[in-house]
Amino acid sequence: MSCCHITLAPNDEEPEVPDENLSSHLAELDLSPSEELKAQAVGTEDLFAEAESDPEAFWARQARERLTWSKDFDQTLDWSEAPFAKWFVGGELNVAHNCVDRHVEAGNGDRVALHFEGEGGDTRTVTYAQLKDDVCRAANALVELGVSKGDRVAIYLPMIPEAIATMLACARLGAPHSVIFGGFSAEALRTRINDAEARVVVTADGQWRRGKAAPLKPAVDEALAGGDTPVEKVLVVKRTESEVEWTDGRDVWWHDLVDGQSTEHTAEPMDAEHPLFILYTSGTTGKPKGIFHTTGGYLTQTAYTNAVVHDVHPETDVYWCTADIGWVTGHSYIVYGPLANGATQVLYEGTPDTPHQGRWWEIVEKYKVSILYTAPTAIRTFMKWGSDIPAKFDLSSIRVLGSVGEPINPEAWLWYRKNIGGDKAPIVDTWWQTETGAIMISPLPGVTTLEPGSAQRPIPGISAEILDDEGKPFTEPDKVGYLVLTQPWPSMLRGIWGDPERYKETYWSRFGEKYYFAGDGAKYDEKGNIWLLGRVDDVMNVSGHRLSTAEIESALVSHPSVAEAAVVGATDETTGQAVVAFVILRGGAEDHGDQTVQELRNHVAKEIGPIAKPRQIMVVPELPKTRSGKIMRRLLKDVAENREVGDVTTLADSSVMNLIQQGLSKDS
Ligand code: 6R9
Repeated sequence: MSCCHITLAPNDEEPEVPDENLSSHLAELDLSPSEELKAQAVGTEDLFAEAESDPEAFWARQARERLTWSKDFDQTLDWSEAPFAKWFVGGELNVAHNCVDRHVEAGNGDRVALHFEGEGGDTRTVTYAQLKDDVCRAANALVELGVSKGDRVAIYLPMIPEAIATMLACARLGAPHSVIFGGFSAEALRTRINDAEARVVVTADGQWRRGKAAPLKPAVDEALAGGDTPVEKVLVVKRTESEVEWTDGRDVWWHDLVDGQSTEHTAEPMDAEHPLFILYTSGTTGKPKGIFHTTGGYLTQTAYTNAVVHDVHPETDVYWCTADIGWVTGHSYIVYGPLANGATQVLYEGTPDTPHQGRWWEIVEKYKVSILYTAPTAIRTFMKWGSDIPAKFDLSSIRVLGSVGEPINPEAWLWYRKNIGGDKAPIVDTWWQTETGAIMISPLPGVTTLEPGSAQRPIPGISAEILDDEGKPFTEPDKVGYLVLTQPWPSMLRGIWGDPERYKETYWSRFGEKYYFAGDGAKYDEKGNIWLLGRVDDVMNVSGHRLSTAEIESALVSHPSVAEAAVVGATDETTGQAVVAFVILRGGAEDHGDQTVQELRNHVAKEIGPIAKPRQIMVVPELPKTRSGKIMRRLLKDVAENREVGDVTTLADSSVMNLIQQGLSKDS
């Protein structure tokens, strides 16, 4: 399987059974911060009080202390046109200047920015001075391709230093980028390029995946075929030396254009609210949403959270976030936050099991990684592979661990801490979203007594509540409700690209305009910790990647043999959730059993990307629907998870579920 932040191998082995009884084991653990962390951590208890007494003054201080402004702002927050926020009004800064130039100017040009590790073992060490030169060269090249402030640039690249240089070059020019995950298909690429009206695409011939060259440029060619495209130029990095088709006048090799550019480029200050990037994410309808973020607020909060939550000390730490840059985590916690802080980090191109299942731990040992930020789906896979694999490596450099993307179950949490964190590293379970831009709910390593499985409390500066069905906040433990955010925050999305109405409707209408509706279920425990319980809308979370049921359903019905489709996310031991589809074939279309199912699975992979490929497709005679025609996915989920089917009384035809189940038992 592959996902947006890491690619994992399918594996049928049974997970390791935790050797102790979980809850008694938990009770014995001391999960309060060590004295060492308390003394040295960046994030302190005082921040909570400071932020609470005057949140705007708190954020203004973070903005001024963490970033370099060309022009100071005169108003911290303008919320007069809520829910459209303006932060740091009147301020000007350049994001690329903040992420590279100023570190060089401060005398830290020789500090390593990136320890790049290619899948095949090729390495590159990029210092801040070199990164500044790379970014300037890329910026000059983009200018030569006709890019100017406000133009959009699509980026479809592997995890290589050029990807980071390109993102920062765009930021330098004020040309918002739209990074599209390298695992997405030509079709997904086309819709995203067209929605953002990108003028330039930056891609590579291919990327290394499990020892093989996986093509990238052919998908770009396919996405742009037909002529009706906003794209004028395609800039191509040579990574795998694969044969590629070439469109003269449109396609340009990176080494021909970028390498010879000047390393001088003056970064122009941008308004604090100038758009920095667009990133597409799944919503409840089939059409992906272009979430867009702006300059000052986004950089303030990513830098702040990377410092206080990951506890980054740029002079001494080696930080590694394993996300793909095509995911928001890669944007905020590989590119913008850590580079704004001047951190040294690892950038790894490949998969965790190439050439062997200890690859990550070998990298940790080699670079003495001290902070590791990854996703529960990866941790669960490593659990399956067995603790003897990390045990072969020296992981003693690790002092802080992080988790993001979905709830981390206590078993995985304990395994992570014990086998990767030497039984002592704190785990920060960080809840946030593409929309929030940066971490919102998380423990702080030097402050919080940890609670495995819970993201715990909003960080200083952030306020969250849990509401019941009527929109009333409550605090009683174990009651399930909806997570909302009650105050604007600097790195909040500024909208959905080209669709302000959808922004208001999706996030600010469910419980009125006072509350940002996150789409996640949540509850409190007796200690007041927040537990996130997964999506409440029609969005699935597969390996930490958001997929909409509607998007996959429309991919299925675009196949000539499918009349109707319903998709649900079923619990899956490794990927959190897995895609399970129910389809009705068209009259005349023959059911060739496995062959039909395979064809449909491949069709979804082609339309959306391998990540969306259903784990299972069941051909059914009918779908369960309410009288108003809404598919009752809840019932299908019962089937997909092998449970007794729940209440069917609101079905228009209550015999449908019997029909579906009879059909399925006949097949098996
Ligand atoms: C950063 C990122 C957002 C959705 C979010 C929630 C889930 C993320 C989580 C978590 C529980 C955590 N999620 N982190 N759930 N605990 N620590 O993942 O962004 O791809 O937009 O997904 O992921 O459901 O609403 P994005």
